[in-house]
Amino acid sequence: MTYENPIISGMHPDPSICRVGEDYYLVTSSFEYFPAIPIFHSRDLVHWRQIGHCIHRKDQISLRKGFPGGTGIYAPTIRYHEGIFYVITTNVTYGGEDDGNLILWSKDPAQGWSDPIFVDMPGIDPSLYFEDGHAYYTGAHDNQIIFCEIDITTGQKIGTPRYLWAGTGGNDPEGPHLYRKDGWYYLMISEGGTEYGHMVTMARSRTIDGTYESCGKNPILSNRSRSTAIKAVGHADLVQAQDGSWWGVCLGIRPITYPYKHNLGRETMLFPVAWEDNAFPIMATHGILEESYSAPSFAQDTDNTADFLDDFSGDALDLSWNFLYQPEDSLWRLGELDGRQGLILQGNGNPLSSTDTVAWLGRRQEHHLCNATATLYFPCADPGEEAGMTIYMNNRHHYDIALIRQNQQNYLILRRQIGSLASIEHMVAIPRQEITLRLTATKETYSFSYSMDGTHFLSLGQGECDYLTTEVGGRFTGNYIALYATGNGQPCHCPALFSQFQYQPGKPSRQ
Ligand code: 6LW
Repeated sequence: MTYENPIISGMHPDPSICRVGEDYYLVTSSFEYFPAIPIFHSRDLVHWRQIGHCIHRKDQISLRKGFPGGTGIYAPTIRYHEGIFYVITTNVTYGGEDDGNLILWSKDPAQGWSDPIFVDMPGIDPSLYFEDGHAYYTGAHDNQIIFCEIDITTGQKIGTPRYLWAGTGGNDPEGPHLYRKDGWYYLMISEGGTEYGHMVTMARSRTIDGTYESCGKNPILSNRSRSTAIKAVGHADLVQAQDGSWWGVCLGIRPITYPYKHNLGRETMLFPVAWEDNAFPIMATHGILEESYSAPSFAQDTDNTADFLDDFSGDALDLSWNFLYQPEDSLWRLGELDGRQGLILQGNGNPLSSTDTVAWLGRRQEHHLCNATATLYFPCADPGEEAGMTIYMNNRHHYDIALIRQNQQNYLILRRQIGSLASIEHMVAIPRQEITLRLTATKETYSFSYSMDGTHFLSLGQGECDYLTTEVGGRFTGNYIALYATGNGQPCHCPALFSQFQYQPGKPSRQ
């Protein structure tokens, strides 16, 4: 059996992995989105199912508003030690509330996580290494890898921090993890930045605090200057499987155009690792990550369909949904409106271009080719009221199909915002309060259509994918498909009810 990369598609960067018996757990970065730090479970390394989030209560931590794609939760590491799961991460707030490195712990990762234990160490990309009752922190600070023993229960330093390694000369030495094998401490890091020059390098030492000597074959993993479909591979973590084999996870991107641009963010990849005794490991295909590999011998032939249908009839949201920042309770609920059941968004005055809290609920675009459909009931009556669906890179880069109220009429609009340019490209009068909206994505275009009966769709217009890419308007995040409501400057009196949300990969419909 073979598998295809990515193993977790859509924006899931900086993966970290651990094994407990025959169960694998994986976490990724989540930036300004809430709940934060999605956690996945797998029995075979190839098929992953989200089981929760490590930051799932609004009072666990505050996420800084105002810097989309650049603040919030960066690069978590997950480790299991003596019956407890530990996740260490950084809340990047640029000096705001709850800034810095913190540990969350859980005895059952699907059931809930602790309040944060702030760690008295600087830097980003923190990692933990446990040995003989001691816990060690490594992180990226001041263009080097910083290291110190810490008290895992309080986050306090034990002893004096020291620098272990500055890498091989690439920019941004970061994403460190320590492993012990055959009497060596192996320090794996990433260099070159998280873009097309990204690479994984390694050094080793006989003692944990150094001296670390660089592997002669560095970088041990990189797709820079290669004609591979997956680019920018880096920020890796390793795990030894129950059969003794070694595997790595890392982030990578899948460009859609030339010159390269990508719209799904950085995704999680899996690769085999050959690790002989006393030698540095050989990663993927002699250090190059391919799209497809033979799966682990214990892989299961599970049909992992990514089709997703949500009628919002449950008590809680599906784990794949995210808010922008911690949501205000007044902005959303699951329930009934005028005899219809669904997700109710109650817009505040913040427009979609705001960096503040918006009535917004989204899930990642996980496939280059996909359809997303939702039915919207929006009996709006006041000027400025708006509700719809958006393909959203961030507040300055998004395309929206929405019902609005203008000149005492309801219109359906297609708005495109590309940086500081915002324009309503198409507008049709719609004498109705209920309509089905559809987004169809290819590698080239995002197309929008609508239907009065849920079956026959009429085209409203389209826009290029290029302008909703990391290279044009993004930073660390990838595109979301979101439902939203706003009063555009004043509270929206009219609630918007969304029902029958459907996401289907790989099947762009003919229109
Ligand atoms: C993360 C850094 C990186 O902290 O990007 O690719 C940053 N690696 O290690 C944000 O994801």
